[in-house]
Amino acid sequence: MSDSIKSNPTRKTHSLTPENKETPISFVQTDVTSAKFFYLRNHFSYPSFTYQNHWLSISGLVDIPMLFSMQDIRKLPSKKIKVVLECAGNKRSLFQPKVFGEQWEKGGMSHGYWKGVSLLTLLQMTGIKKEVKEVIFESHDMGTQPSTDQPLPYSRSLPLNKAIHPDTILAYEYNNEPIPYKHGFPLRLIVPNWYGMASIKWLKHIKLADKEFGGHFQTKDYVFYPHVNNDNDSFPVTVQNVNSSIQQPTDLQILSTGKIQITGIAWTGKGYISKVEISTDGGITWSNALLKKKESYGWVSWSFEWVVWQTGEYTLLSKATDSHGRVQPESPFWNRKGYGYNATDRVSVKIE
Ligand SMILES: Nc1nc2c(c(=O)[nH]1)N[C@H]1C(S)=C(S)[C@@H](COP(=O)(O)O)O[C@H]1N2
Ligand SMILES: [Mo]
Repeated sequence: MSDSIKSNPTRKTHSLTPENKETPISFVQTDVTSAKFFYLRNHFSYPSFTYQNHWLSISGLVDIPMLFSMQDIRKLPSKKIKVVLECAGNKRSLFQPKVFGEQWEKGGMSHGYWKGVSLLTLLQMTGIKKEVKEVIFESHDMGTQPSTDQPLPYSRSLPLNKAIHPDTILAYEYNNEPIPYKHGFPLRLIVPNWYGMASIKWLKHIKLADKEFGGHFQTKDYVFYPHVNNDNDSFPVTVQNVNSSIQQPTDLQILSTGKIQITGIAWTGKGYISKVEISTDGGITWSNALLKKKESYGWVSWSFEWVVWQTGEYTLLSKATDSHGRVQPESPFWNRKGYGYNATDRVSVKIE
């Protein structure tokens, strides 16, 4: 195909205001997701604020409340980490029975390099009082939710131990460029291993507290509700489940006999991916896929060469295991808000 008529993938739109679009996950060929394909997950319309004088404040149970300019932050020691950001609602559309909410397919996730300063570095400057249990983050975007009548900013907390992990960073670059506006310019929190809701964009204010934060996005949303009609047995959404996705072939694709490359990605919120197994017979037999390289906070690409001479319909499955021995289940853990889908990935193909 001539380059001048090359076609490019696009993000799939779920809503425009707020803007929610997913990464064309089957067609991103690079390991790192370019900003133009990065999924967009917003609860509200985009905030408007002047970033020329953007300040980050840190207050609450600290020794010295402080204000940081972007210049202050950029002068501090930085680190760059490769992270898979995955929305807790990724693959929600696959739940049976169906659940309400953005019907994410497999592209509610992206992968790339975030650069910034450890939150710990700033907290060492302000001091952390010994009663502190949680660190609360507040952003510039705001709006109302069913349970709130006043507009409230998007706000969440982290337990102190996660907040002071050296890889919990305040990022100002994505893939060596300033963070794009829609992804949280000029400053966003990046919380590796946790679902995306924790990685707060357009960060404005940080507060240290001795109590559990009760905000909407902490105690109502981003909670697993296992039952249809009551809130019993609920627990918060935090660490990513072990997971994998088949990128190629795509579901219901028609293929010819011969050698077929099955390719995909696998990721986990605990340790690293130790194994990805593929089944081409609907889960009766499994073989190991070839992993590209070991990744901790990133996704690992994998491939499997399938040789098939018999025409017919086949169900292809992928199943990842992580270094903590967590394995993708055959069926997902159904919950009312549709979070954390991680059943073995499944694609049907027809060989002609
Ligand atoms: N301020 C703010 N931060 C936010 C959100 C938001 O709506 N507002 N959405 C969260 C959710 S649910 C996800 S999955 C990620 C999405 O980040 P992205 O839009 O850069 O892909 O941002 C998180 N941080
Ligand atoms: Mo999300």
